[in-house]
Amino acid sequence: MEQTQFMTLARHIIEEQSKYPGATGELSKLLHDLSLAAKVISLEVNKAGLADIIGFTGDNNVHGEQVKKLDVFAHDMMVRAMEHGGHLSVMASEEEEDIIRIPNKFKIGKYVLLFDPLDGSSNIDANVSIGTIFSIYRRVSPDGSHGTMEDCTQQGIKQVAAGYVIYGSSTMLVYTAGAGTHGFTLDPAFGEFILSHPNIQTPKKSKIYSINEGNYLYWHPGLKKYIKYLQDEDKASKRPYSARYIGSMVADIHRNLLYGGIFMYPADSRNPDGKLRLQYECNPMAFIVEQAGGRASNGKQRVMEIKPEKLHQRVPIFIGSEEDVKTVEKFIAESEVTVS
Ligand code: AHM
Ligand code: MG
Repeated sequence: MEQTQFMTLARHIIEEQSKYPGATGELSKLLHDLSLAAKVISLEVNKAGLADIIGFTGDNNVHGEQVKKLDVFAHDMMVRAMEHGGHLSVMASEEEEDIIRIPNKFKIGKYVLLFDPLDGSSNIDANVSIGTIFSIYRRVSPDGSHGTMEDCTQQGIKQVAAGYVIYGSSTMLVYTAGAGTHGFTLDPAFGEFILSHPNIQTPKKSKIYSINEGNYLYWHPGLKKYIKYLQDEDKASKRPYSARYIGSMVADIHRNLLYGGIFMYPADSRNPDGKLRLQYECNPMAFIVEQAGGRASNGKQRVMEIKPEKLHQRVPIFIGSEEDVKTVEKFIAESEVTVS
């Protein structure tokens, strides 16, 4: 086994960044600030089960302070941890309708941060894994001024880094800065993220599919055919596939990234744009999965090439093992020819 002990996230980021001529170290500092926010959110998530004992969320706690809902807490923590670093020009969060300006008292930087502070939050009370997703861009608005909506609606291919933190049986941070996808596990004793999954390579073909099959009735005919195909028997192509669906994107994609699999949140007749958000969920996951050798598409087009038209845009997504994503694209294209 490759020796990875004692490679902390902080050291890994600095070593990776030093390979880029002209790197100022700003991105390293920004990622370091993000990892601090992740540690605080992780602590809070781990005590979520105690909320009923120490006071319901929304109530006052024993100190007479208002106990925030966990997703609101995570949002506030991200903003507070990131606004004063001097690296950002603007932020946007799935939890806030408008872009988030950097207060005037702080230095304005050259990066843009988009995040989903706590994805899958409907799973919190059941003690199921949830996660934080982030995406970093270089600003396109002029330096020195406040960032703009244009900064927050860039194509995913412009991302300079992206990652997620999964609060599971242990807390992990997985990130890419365009040179592979790397996973770090939080050591609760040291409070450090330690490199545990260097250069993750996702299998090119899998045996697992992840989709909310309860929506079957509303699917595109091509998707119905594809799922039926996965359920048919064919030893050569390892069918039937197994289904695994947690309903927590970070957890579903994390498992598939490690073992191989295709995760889908398609458009359907009730939700013509799907459910998941392009900038906070789909683009960062697409960058991470592509850097691990996988593929991410909206069924017709590479997710990261879609030009966002608005901040909270939704898109259908098919993401994971390359061959599986290509196969579903084929089914969708073929059935479109038949329908028209
Ligand atoms: P959220 O941002 O409100 O938490 O919703 C996103 C979550 C994803 O984590 C998950 O993949 C999806 O919603 C599950 O949706 P559904 O319950 O429709 O299957
Ligand atoms: Mg979300």
